[in-house]
Amino acid sequence: MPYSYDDQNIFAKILRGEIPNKTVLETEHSLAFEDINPQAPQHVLVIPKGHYVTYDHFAAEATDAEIVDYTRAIGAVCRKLGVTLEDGTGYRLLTNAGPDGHQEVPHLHIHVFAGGFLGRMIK
Ligand code: DGP
Repeated sequence: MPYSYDDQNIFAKILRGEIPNKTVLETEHSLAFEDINPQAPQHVLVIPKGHYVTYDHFAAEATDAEIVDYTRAIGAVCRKLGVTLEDGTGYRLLTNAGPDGHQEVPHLHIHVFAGGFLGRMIK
């Protein structure tokens, strides 16, 4: 890969089972778990199991199978949380990348915020 991936980052440790997590959903290529510092009543992180730092890395280099799995896993999390339009509620997805995006953990993660009116909050 043309970028470096720090396999000591906290989500790599979660994927290896070295740190516990509250799993919401697991698929072949993706893991979703509760954020340790929730910024909304429901706050879940969805990560690919592959070693991608940002969304653009993932979009460029992941296999089609990984992309389909990850995309569907995020939707499945929303349904599992009961926050879809059909549930009469809703959610917000967000990913931070790099220093300007204030990315704290260098492993791609998409935040799922839900559980109440989110207003203009971005994170
Ligand atoms: P970001 O700023 O987008 O990189 O968000 C990183 C998120 O990761 C932040 O909302 C808190 C969460 N987080 C950090 N360490 C842990 C951890 O050990 N376990 C869990 N579940 N979440 C963590």
